[in-house]
Amino acid sequence: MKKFIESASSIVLLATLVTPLVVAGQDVQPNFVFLLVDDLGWGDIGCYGSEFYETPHIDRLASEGMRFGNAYAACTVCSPSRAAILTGCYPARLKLTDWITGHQRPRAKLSVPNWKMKLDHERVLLPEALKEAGYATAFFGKWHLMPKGAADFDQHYPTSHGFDLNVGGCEWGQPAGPGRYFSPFGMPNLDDGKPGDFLTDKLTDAAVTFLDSTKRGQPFLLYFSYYTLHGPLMSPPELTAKYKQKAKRFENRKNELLDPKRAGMVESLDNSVGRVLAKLVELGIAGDTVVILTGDNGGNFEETSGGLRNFKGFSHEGAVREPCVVKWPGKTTANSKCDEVVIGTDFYPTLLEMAGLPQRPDQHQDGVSLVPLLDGASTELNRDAVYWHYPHYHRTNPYGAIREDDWKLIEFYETGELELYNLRSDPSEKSNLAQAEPDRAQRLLRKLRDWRVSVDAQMMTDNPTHDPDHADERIKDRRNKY
Ligand SMILES: [Ca+2]
Repeated sequence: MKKFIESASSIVLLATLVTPLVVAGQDVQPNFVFLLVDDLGWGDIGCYGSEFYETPHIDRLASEGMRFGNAYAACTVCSPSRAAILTGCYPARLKLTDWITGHQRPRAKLSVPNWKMKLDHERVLLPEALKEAGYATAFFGKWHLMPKGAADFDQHYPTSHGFDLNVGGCEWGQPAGPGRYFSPFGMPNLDDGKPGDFLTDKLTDAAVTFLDSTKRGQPFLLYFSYYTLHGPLMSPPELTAKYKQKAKRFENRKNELLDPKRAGMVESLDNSVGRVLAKLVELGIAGDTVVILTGDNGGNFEETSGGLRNFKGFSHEGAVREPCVVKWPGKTTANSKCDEVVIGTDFYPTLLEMAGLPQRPDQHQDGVSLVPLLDGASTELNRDAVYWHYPHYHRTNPYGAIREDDWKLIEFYETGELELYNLRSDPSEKSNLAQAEPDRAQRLLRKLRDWRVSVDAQMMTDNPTHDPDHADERIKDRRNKY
């Protein structure tokens, strides 16, 4: 990061030379590299405790920046969590509350509300706000925010939502081409490469090419949304072989998932991060570039949750607590850790503030800038709770949740059943205190319900075709949604 510009004359001089970079009286506007990993478990990264998986580049990034201990995804599944990052709004407020296209249980006790399968164009998304301010914006990887089958389907690619460039982004929630993670990818907006090419490497090639093409003097947002670690589990053969061998002699002290293919996927992710970071150094812009790495929801196995309870699609911590690493050169203290509760909606206002741009509270309605945490001005945010609303069936039954300080209350919509946990003393959510602390449970429940009203959350309704004997039957939800 360049030094603060102190004198008026130097502001004028520098503004003349590199106008787009400088907001008067502010630091140089940083570039942003936002690395969003799919289905990233709390236990998947070395610096978050994994002993089986190897992530030296991500660990080094963390050692140079700040590591969050209570960072959350805004939803237990993909699309809503991604929408929350891009809009700064809770999925409940967006009415985009399930993965696209979700599924239905026509005989379940409750009916799912008529939720949205797209982002509203009326909203100014994070990339649009940065683009308005002169940033170059590029998207790589998994998008999963398009209304399958709807008439306006093709108006919802990343390039219709603020990105100048889109490589690989489409309606897919996972690699769906003939070779899946291997060429031929059969993926819209990505060339097929040559036999043996691996998707993570291929997308990294494109991201590095984009970095090479960036112009000095114009800041950029590189939004790399990895398809990995979503299934199907596929890994470069040499990495699979490496972890097959490692698993044979591994003392599995933390009950990790010793799947050689998943471990290979994690290493290829880490190699990708390493290549992007090395390119920033090579181009001489590492000191002007903020790097953020986090995930969209938990891993797909309980053994990837690092001791937290459950995993993707559930209502407990393993589903939504995410690794989150932020390196803001010249601002974050190296190897620092922050345990304040943060959530996906916070990135939008954070990046605006880092860029010296005004906050847009009419847009990122549920986000709080993390800048005071990152630059060391404070250890606390001015916010008293975070919330989840999932009016859908998945591995979990439909639920809502609130976390206030160390306490988390979960309300299950079918039965009204409550679960109350103290996450400081009981991070694995083993001991439900709802009966032991009824006053606290009721107070948090009122607060959760008030919040739902405040964001106009769509609620479930009694299902007239409920059949207890067939309540778990599933069909894919292919309805068009507007
Ligand atoms: Ca996901």
